[in-house]
Amino acid sequence: MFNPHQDTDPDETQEWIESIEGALQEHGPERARFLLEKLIDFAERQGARMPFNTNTPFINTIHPFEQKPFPGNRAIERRIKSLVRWNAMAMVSRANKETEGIGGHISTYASSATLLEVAYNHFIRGAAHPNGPDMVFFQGHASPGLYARAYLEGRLTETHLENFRRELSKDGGLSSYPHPWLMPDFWQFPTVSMGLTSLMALYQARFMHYLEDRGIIEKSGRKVWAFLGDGEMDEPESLGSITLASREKLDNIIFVVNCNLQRLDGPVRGNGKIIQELEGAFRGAGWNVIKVIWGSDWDSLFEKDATGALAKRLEEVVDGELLKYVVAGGSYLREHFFGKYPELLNMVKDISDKELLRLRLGGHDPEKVYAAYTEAVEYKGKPTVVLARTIKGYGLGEAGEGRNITHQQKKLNEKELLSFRDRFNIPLTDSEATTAPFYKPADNSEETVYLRARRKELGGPLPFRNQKSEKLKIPDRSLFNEAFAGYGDRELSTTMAFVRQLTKLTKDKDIGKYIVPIIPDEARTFGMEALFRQLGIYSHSGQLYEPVDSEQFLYYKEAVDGQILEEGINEAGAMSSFIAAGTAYSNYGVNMIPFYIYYSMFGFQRVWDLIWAAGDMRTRGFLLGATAGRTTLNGEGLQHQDGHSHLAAAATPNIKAYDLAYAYEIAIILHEGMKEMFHYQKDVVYYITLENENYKHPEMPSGVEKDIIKGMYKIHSTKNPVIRLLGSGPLMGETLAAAKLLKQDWNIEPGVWNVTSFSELRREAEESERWNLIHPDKRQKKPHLEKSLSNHKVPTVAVSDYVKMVAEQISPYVPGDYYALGTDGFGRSDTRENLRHFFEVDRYYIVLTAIRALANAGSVAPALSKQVMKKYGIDPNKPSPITV
Ligand SMILES: Cc1ncc(C[n+]2csc(CCOP(=O)(O)OP(=O)(O)O)c2C)c(N)n1
Ligand SMILES: [Mg+2]
Repeated sequence: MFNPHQDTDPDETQEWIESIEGALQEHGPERARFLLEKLIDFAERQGARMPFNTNTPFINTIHPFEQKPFPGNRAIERRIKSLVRWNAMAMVSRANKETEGIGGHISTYASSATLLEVAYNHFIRGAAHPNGPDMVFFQGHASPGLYARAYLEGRLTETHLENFRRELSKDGGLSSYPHPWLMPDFWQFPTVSMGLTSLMALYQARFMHYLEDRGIIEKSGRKVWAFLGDGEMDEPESLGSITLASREKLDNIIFVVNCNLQRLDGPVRGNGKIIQELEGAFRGAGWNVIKVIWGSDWDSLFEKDATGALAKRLEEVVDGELLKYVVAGGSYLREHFFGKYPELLNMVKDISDKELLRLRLGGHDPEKVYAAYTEAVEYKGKPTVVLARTIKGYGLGEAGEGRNITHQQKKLNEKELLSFRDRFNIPLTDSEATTAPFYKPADNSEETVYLRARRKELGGPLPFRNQKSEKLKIPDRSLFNEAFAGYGDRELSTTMAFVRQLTKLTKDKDIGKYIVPIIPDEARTFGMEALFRQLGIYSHSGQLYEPVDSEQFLYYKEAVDGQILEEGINEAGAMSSFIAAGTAYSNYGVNMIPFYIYYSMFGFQRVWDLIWAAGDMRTRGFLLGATAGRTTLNGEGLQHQDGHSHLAAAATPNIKAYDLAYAYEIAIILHEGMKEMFHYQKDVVYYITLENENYKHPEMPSGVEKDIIKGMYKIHSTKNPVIRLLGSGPLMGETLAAAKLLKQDWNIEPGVWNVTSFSELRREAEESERWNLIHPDKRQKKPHLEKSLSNHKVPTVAVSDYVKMVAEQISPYVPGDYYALGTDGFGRSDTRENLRHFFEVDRYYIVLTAIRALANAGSVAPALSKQVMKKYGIDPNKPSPITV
């Protein structure tokens, strides 16, 4: 059988190798590559099937002869790095000695120190850089190293470091990980929910192109750096959008993957090679991949590798073995790695065991890292990933270097502290070192002067988050007069009503161009396709084809300066675009107004983690959950019908969530949101659910604007109410119908309210309650909820198209008995009428609940319920929607 690896004619093989060698020597690698590609191309055309291979050998991508020389002062930079290492370790170790279990990480920064220091000293631009700052996503649990450096730079004090992970201490502390919410002038991007970094960074880079292509910012050569862990790359989101970067030619993104081959529990790929696997994935996705595996110490070994035995051996070993070499010592390495082939043993015969173990790896060698970053920042037309081999817990020795426990190593004992001190030459005596003091060289020391000068030249300190931006001039409410007037007999959905108002906003002369409509392949579902033509769909390469609907007025128009971000079926990507647009105020000083409209069920349920990160990042914008409502979206069934996103929204601290019934409510909330976020610059997100049921939209009653914003307003009042009905969103119609039935069939006239936001009502009530609790001697506050309902202790029945807990949120604050109807259970496909009956939220169930409430209150006879059921055909044997 044909064996592709068997050499049937070694002499002929040698001739070919010599030819290529000649080409390499005479004309260089470019020519050699050209010739090889030509040969492969020729062979393929003649029918020779070439194996597909996205991998290169397990060696550095950049050869020593093409390496850009290192311009820094190696000795000083090493001393600075050692001090950062020491302080980072001391910070975590001391915190854990003082407060057992407070946590923190030593070993991750220990592995990434060189990767970060080279970037700090030579590459990453700060806020004051004349061409604008870079954006940096740091590996979240490397935060101790970043704090330690900020301490050396004089940005943080010893007290800050002492209070690492003690944010509530009165002198101020440091957050565990990068959280802009907690340290808004320091951290830019939250990175600890693994997988989100890659996505968010890619979409930040893409959004930079968007702003440039639309002429909103100048082209400036800014970069987005994302430092990632190799274990983290297993998150599907990490690799999920990498083709976006090559497709969009994002040469403004640089990924640096810290390949220490370990994650929390053990090896990332014990039985394989994570670096090779990632290389394959990224090259296959069209990235420029730079492997930095071996340090300069290995260069001479590769030079001596005339037979290719070293390269062969490197291909053979799996990561599990490579890790064993780190831990088991030099003689083990000699025996098990080099010992496999005599020529390899011979190669290292003059190197001692100790030196063998110290053969530095690529990610710990500033010269190799510098060369890689230089190529990365200069590379044009493609994104770059640097895959850097490091050792987890580097320098910790027996305290955890390369050990499987290293991720969880939180403190060092006295002996370990002393050996760490020796390893990195920290100028501390034994008795000093054993207390792990923070060490900061004098202001005029060589180290301090150097590191400050480097950062000054690059534009200032890192990390840094800008909090300043220009506020926008929000148009007057009259822009929405159409919605305030109502639509008469015309029936339309809230989605349509929203799209009409969005269209008006995009035409506004002051803010129109800052609006960023974001949509994951659902524009036609929501009736937004007219915007394609009006605003254009953003495409970095324009439109290279004639669209199939080019004859039509509303054709599918892609354009370099298109305004819409049409993200395809990619809610996570669309959400990342929302984050990029909604943080433009900080990253570019420009308030962009994102409107991310999506299929409600695929919002919170699918990307809540990103929404949470958006909250942490102080993102501003509108999330619009369209086709929402468990019974309002009817035909689509169980996996489509959202009846619970309002619970998630209520639990996200800076989200203001609204479930709206009428066009004028949408107008009021949009206007309020724009003012709050883009004029007053508050870091909140507005979440609005929209539906696809067509019905009439009345004129706005007078004087309800403020109440709509606060969460409820009165629709119908009676003199002596015996019961109240609260309707919400799409079930307002059923609520009004129930009120009619109560009057007409049972002679009971309820007061009726429209709840626009249960969560806003609850928040305000909770805040008032809290204030009253701690101010017992002051005049007690009354929340809006109580004010609008008055104090009558009559029963209240509330209904929404969401699970009962959404309406139940306000139960503790409603005077009198409270009954909530909702749509708990799995959805299914049927007519709206049948679904509402099935979920027991239709007009008849509202009436039945109201009668029951009155019976419980002693106002009507309990037997009346039976009559109600009979009259409306409510079957007592109907199964419960929660259990079927
Ligand atoms: C989504 C998610 N799952 C789990 C964790 C917990 N966690 C934090 S660090 C870590 C290991 C990280 O390994 P790696 O990415 O290789 O980084 P390293 O520390 O090795 O540089 C884990 C599992 C997390 N932060 N996020
Ligand atoms: Mg790792």
